[in-house]
Amino acid sequence: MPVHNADIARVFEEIADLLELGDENPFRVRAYRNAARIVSDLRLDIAGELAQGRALPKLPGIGEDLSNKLKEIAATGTCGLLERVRKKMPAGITELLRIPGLGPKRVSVLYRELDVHTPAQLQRAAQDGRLHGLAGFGAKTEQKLLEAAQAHLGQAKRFKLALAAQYAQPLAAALREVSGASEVAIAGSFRRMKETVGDLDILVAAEKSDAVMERFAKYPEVKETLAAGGTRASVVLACGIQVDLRVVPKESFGAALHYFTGSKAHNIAIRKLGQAKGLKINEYGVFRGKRRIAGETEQSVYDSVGLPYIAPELREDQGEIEAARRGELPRLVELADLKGDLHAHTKATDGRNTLGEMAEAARARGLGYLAITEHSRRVTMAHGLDPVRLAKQADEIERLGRELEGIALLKGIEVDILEDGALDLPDAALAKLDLVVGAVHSKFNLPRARQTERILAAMDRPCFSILAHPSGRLIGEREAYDVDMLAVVRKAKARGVFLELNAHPERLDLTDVHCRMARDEGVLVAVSSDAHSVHDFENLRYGIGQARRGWLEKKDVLNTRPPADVRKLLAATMGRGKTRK
Ligand code: DGT
Ligand code: CA
Ligand code: CA
Repeated sequence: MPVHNADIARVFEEIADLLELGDENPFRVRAYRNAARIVSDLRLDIAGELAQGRALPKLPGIGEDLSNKLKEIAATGTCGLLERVRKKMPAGITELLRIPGLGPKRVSVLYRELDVHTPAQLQRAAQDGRLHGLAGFGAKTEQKLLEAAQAHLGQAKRFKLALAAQYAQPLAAALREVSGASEVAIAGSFRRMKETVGDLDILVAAEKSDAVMERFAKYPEVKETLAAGGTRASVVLACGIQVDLRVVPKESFGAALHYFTGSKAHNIAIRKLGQAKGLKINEYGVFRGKRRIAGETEQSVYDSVGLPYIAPELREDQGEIEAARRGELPRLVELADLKGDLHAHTKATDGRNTLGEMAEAARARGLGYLAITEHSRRVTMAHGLDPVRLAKQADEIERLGRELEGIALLKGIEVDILEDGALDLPDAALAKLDLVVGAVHSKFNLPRARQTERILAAMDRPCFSILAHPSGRLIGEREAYDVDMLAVVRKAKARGVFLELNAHPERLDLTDVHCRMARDEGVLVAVSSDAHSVHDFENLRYGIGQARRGWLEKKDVLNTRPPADVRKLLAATMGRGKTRK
């Protein structure tokens, strides 16, 4: 069975968790976490490369010992160390770490003092009032953990889009190889570019379904078959994701693709429009009485109800049908529209590639400018920059920028927004830069009014260009902080500054709803990779997906503009050039 990078990363992550719970040396723990991150970000099929006898590139922070473990996992899916450390801890205890509010310290207290090692046990202990009084647990913590445990237990597992893609694309590719399969599409929420998917829905057009069904059933990653029939099947892959397959004849493909792309609410609305015209619309086609009048393409389905084609990312029944009817659908931004990237890190802080490597990778992607925005000193974990190191890096960026052709380098910073709304570096240091990206990385739990004031105050500083990941959520891990987003958007408008859509697959923040809010209020959105390595420019694809879900057009996105225009707009946010609106 093929071992994906995500599988290898998971093994390293679990080792790190277990070592940490066992109170191991923090450096050792960090080495495994680092390895997990590197592997999961690497867009190179490690197991595949090794299987073909090719050597891996040198990976930062992965020495001989880790590299041997990497090979062991790539070959076997697990490693001896994991099995050993697992034996020392109750099975499944690492799941507790996924519960918001629980870190290794608290989990080991829970385990040692109460023998709590599953979310269900945590829920029970909190209900019984057994948590408060333990070291580090108050009554408030107990209540919060109870809610968190309940949410965790009630939550069906969803997969982040970029992770789902790692499993979906090879599977779709395998089905494309089957002779007689004329079309293969990954439909459902995946095609609508939702930030997470519950399951994968794959659709194949083929006159005879047998060969497709057989290839699907025998796909090496299938762990369990839930249902299998002549033209449909459902399986669970080894990674835990469920896949539903449908095989349809070519003349139904468009209707089926429309149906299985969803959303359900959009389908129902379209079907109603059909009914009003005396048409029946289902996954087999569009019918007037018994006669099929459309269904080979999605376009033909929309034609039949008198609408223009609606992009999958809009199909949520959130006004897209009305907009289509009025001829006011947005012309959605596309990946190719992006001219540059305004948020990236290098080795100077927690990135993994040098300035030169990042610049060349961005240029190779066709980007015309790249802003380097390291963390500021407050983020000690990432070795954030102080004014001296910032100035030194700015010199390097200047120098390299002059040498390189085809890409402009912008000097920036991802400066921390402190609790009172001050920025983590003095204005004089910031003023020498091309842009300032401000970010909240601490104090996520302030009450709404204070959190909002804090962010608005930061946006009022003389040098402030872009508010990074405005809601602060980590998908599936950390809720957004409580903030009045409309006030933030309006402040951005008033100050002439911008909001980021951070394209990191764990963030995708702004959310779709807030993208629309920004657009409605006339605030430009920067779709930024937050790249920490040369591979991370791939994030932009998912950022664009989210921007499209948020109805953004090319003109709504800051970094679709050519370098000179962006420089001018950014200069204004730095108190230079034309005064702001
Ligand atoms: P997910 O998997 O939870 O991320 O979301 P979806 O949208 O992929 O939902 P899923 O997998 O349950 O179904 C795929 C599509 O099939 C869905 O988007 C619309 C269509 N569909 C499913 N059930 C119904 C239904 O009862 N009525 C209609 N009209 N469409 C349905
Ligand atoms: Ca689905
Ligand atoms: Ca499904």
